[in-house]
Formats: sequence, structure tokens, C-alpha cells
Amino acid sequence: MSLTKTGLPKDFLWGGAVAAHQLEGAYNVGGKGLSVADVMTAAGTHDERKITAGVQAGEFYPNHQGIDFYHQYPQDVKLFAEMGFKCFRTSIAWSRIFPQGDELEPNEAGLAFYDRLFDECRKYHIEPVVTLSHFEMPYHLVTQYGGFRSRKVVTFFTRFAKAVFERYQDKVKYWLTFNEINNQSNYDRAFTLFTNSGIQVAPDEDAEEVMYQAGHYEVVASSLAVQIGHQINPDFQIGAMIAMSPVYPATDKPKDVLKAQRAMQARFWFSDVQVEGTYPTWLTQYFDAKGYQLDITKADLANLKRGKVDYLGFSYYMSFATAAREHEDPQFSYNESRDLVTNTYVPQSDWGWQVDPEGLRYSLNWLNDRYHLPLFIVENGIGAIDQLTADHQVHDDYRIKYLHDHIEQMELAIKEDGVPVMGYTPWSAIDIVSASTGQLSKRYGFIYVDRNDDGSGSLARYKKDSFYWYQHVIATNGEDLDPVGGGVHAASSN
Ligand code: P53
Repeated sequence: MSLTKTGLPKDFLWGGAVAAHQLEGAYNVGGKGLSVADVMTAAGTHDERKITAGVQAGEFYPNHQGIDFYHQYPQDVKLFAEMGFKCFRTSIAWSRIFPQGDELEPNEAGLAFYDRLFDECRKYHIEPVVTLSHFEMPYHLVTQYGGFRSRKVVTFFTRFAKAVFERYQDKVKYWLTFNEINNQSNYDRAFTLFTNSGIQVAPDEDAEEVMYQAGHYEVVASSLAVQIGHQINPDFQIGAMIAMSPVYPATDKPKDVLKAQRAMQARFWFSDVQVEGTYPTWLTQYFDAKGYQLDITKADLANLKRGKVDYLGFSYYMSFATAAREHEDPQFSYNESRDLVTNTYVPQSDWGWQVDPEGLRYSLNWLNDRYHLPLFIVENGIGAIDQLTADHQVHDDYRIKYLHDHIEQMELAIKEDGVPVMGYTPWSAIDIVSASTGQLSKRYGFIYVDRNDDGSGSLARYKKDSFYWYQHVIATNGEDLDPVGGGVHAASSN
């Protein structure tokens, strides 16, 4: 047995992640147009966010204010620097740059904001890692074009990509094209097609077919962005980004194993195409069998080959499991919103997410075996209710435990399995609006933000125990994952 005892690479990108629409607020400042996130209300713990037709009086839209990062970013970036961040992952709000989405020229005030933000990061030697499209398509593209139903949106997206690649070519090296592009493999959930693609499906439509068409336009748009980016700056590292929830078979019954394999194929065809530049065979067969007449041209297929990504970014929160049903062909009937089952071997978060640190090591190995590309863990974390004490502390030992256990598995994958991992940016750097629920109380950050689900609160920032813990992890380059001083902050009385 040979265990590699070398530590993580010296230039390992420790940091934290967020997305523009979840923290910036200032939704109509500096010429910004409405985005899909601006027409979504807040949900409770178990119901979905409502998508309204435009912004309507009497509704509450949590993303309109976010945590006001648009104005307060200097103090926040300073806190990130204090934690020792080497990188900071955020997105560029598409509708700040192209407020409607279909303009020919970018909005200067929007571009200027990200100049200020990236300069602020660089001041502390924090490398920005930038997602082009993170659930924030200009809303006008939804009403006018049906979102990514339309090939025209490919052009609008690449125009946006070109504008920001040119503008920030000396400030940003690491890019990601579409955030969690594969979430929409769960096409029956209205939230995912809307947030990812600006699409609302009519009851008489085949949502799966709609998803495959939109997904095709997006992988093409991604491949064009990769080509444009590399022309502008050959040093750019442009990655794909997927939600890596591995799907385990519920049992060792062969039909369950086959079903889990199909589930993985259905979840990861997006990255198959973005990494390999070609469609997997099972999927072209599937399109034929289903009778889908998709708009996939020869030129598209050539572009997919020319615009392969440089690395693979992924989020990891949880694992899934699936079981075959009686009398079905498991290769043909997988539906994610129907066919996932509870894994009784792992605990769940307060929001029912299956917490599985070993699944991260499994995922890193699986992705390495499949793609042979550098991997970047660009999200990992746990949404939890935090209590701010009277003296402004947050004893989030559950968050420290979650991150500790996942970093430990990441390090085993790197040190013992030899998986190439570029960096680790937990979700989230600071408390922000939850994407799926719109709640502030589903907190992920190292920094507590005084804001409640109804939008009340002072917006003051407070360091949580996890802030000091993560600072220590970064300072030791991941060598010491134990709570600082045996849990000084976690153990303080009162
Ligand atoms: P929230 C579903 C499954 C896994 C990750 O999620 C997901 C989603 C969609 O909600 O989203 C990513 O805030 C996403 C972030 C999001 C984060 O995970 O719903 O990239 O924007 O905030 C956490 O608890």
C-alpha cells in the first residue's frame, strides 16, 4: 500500500463561491435589467418559489436586495482576504451588461461595476473565478424569445461572453460557462428549466424534449464561448460546471444498477458533450427512439468539437439513489423527479439533502476516470439555520463538521487516488439568498448577514466560528482540519 504523503499543491485555489443574483441586490441600479431571478418570490421550507409574470406589486422578491453586495463589496472582499481566500467565485449578472439581453452594445455602468469588484479582489491577490450564466438570464429574453428555446439566445449569450472576455481579459483567468447546466435533467421541476434556461413549459408539451433542445443550444453556446475566449486570451481557463450528485443503485439488483447507470448518463450528457466534443451514443439512439426532431446542425457538431472545455467545475452537496420499478426497461424510463429514492445509509440536512462526504471522493474518482481533466470543486456546503448570539457570535459546529468531512475526503482523493483538483470554493463565502427557496435563513456562509426571510434586518456582517476554522484550514494548506485551538470559538460559553 503506498500512500502519497505530499500535501496539496502550493497554488491550490482555496476560496469561496457565490452568484451575482443571490447577493448583489441593486436589481435596478446602474441600468441593470430584470433577470429571471428578479421575478421569483420566496418559498417556505417545503414549497417552491413562485415565478410571476414580471415584477408584481404586493409580491416579495428576495433577490432585489440580496445582501446589498453591490454597495458593500469592499468590506466583504476584505473579510474574504482575512480568511485567506486565494480565489473568489462569483458570476457576472448578464442583465447588468445587456439589460434586455438582445442589445448590440454592452451597458458601461454594468461593466464598470465588475471592474471595481475584480480590482478589489486583485488588491488582495484574490483570483476571481467567474461564471458567465448562473441562473440570471435577462427576463426580456424569456418574454421575447422563450429563453433557450430559441437559437437566437445562443447569439445573445456569445455576444455577452465576448464583451466580458474582452473587458476583463487581464483581470480574470478562470471562467465557467453555464452554472449547473445539468440541473435541468430534472426537467419536470418548473424551477430548474426556468432558472437555467428561462423556459416555462406548457402542460401539453413534452418537457423532456424541450430540455434536450435547450440543453443542445447551451452546449453549443458554451463551445462558442470557449472558442471566443481562447482567441481573446489563450491563457484563459474556461470550464464547464455541473451539479455532481452521483446516483447510486438502491440495491445490488442488476436492474437497479442499470437504472443508476442510466440516471448518471442522463445527468452527465451535458458535460460529456462539453468535455469530449461529441454526443454520447446512448443519447443519439434515445433521440431517435423517442422521435425527437431536434435542431442539431452539422455546424453545431463541428463547434462542439472545436470548443471543448479546459477543466470541469462542479458542485457537490449530496448523493442520490434510484431503484428500478417492476415491469419497466430501466434504460428507457428514467425520470429524475420520480425515480430518486431515499438512501437510508446517510443522514439528511434540514432541507432533506443527503449528506455524504464519501460521495465526494467517489465523485472525484468517477469524474477523473470519465473525463481526464483538471477538476475544480466550485461549490460544497450545507444550508442550515444559524443562531446569532447576543454578543454576535455564531457557533456553527455543524457547518465546520460538514466542511471538515468533505475536505478530508477531497484530500484522500488527491493524495491517495491522485485525482487532479485545482481548488475548492465552498458555498457560500457569505450568507446569501438561497437559489431554490429564496430564503436567507437557509444559510451557507462563513459570514453571518443580519437579514431575515422577509427582507428585514440591518445587513450587518458577523464572523461565524466557521470563519476562523476555514482561515486556519487555508493557512495550513489543508494540513490541519481540526477546529482552531480544539474549538476555541465553538466552545466559548454563554
Ligand atoms: P440552495 C439544486 C441542487 C443542487 C444545487 O442551493 C443547486 C440546486 C438548485 O437550487 O444549486 C446550487 O440555495 C447553485 C447555487 C445554490 C446552491 O447550489 O437552493 O449553484 O446557486 O444557491 C445551494 O440551497
